Amino acid sequence: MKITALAGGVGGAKLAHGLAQILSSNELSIIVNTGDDFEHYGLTICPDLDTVCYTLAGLANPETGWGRENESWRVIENAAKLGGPNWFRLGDQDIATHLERTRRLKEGQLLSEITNDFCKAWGIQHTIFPMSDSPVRTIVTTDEGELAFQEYFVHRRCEPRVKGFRFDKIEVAVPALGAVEAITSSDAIVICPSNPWVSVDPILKVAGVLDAIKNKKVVAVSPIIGGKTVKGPAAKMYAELGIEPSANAVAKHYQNLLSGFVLDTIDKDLKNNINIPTLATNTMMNTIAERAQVARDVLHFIRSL
Ligand code: FO1
Repeated sequence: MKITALAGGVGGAKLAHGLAQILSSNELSIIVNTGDDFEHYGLTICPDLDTVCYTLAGLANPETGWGRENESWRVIENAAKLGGPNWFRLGDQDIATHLERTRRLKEGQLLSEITNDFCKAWGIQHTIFPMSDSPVRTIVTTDEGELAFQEYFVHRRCEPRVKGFRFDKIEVAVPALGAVEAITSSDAIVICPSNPWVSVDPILKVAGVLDAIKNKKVVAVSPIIGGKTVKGPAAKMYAELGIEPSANAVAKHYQNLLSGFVLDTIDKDLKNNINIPTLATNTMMNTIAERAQVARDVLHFIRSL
């Protein structure tokens, strides 16, 4: 069965990793959000893309989920001693990724080709696409005005009250070369457990993506478990947007797209409120084996639809 997975950061990367343990490189492609990319120290940082790549390569930091394992912080600490910003923790090994990516982007190479080459260098067999080769930037509208996503999320720790999001330059963004073809040739689309409003919506808003997935089987996995997000301060964001933080709200958000929905066993009672086929399973994915198990459950569920 051929699958295209749509993924944001840490939660999305875990399920993508699970799927990659089961499906061959011909059977799985992953399209990743680039709305939370930004420029920092003159470097182009692609947090979600790197999180997915490092996770599939087995290089991710197991504590944070983002960045590299066995990381050192000499560059950022020395930059901070000189007065540079250190609110966004760039590790020494991670910086190498940003340096080389930025060098190649400045030469005019596409983010998708650079990512493809990096994946090969890291021994990743599956194709990982950035959602677009042109920059899209998630902007958070807050009570303090507009803030770039990482400024709001990491620097300000989601403190300003959020009113909404916009995705700058999404109207002119074309999908990365091969991404729509991956969707078209897939039997089903898996929306990984990433934030629907900030991490998945930008992917769906890139021209051609929604049209390509419309007639496919689409299954989403809830990133909200027991009313809480597994990671990060997103619960506050949901409350301010007037969204009840529940698997229900996620199912409702995607309702016109979905053929099926997956939520955690803890939320199994919510199944009755969701009017599409729904699977309840353990979706925490604390271990590598659990990631594969959730992927197996999702694939089995898709076959049953
Ligand atoms: N998240 C943080 O909360 N603090 C950081 O200092 C931080 C650094 C960082 C460096 C590289 C990278 O790829 C990701 C990093 N993240 C950090 C995660 C990231 O900002 C967010 O989790 C995602 O953008 C949301 O999906």
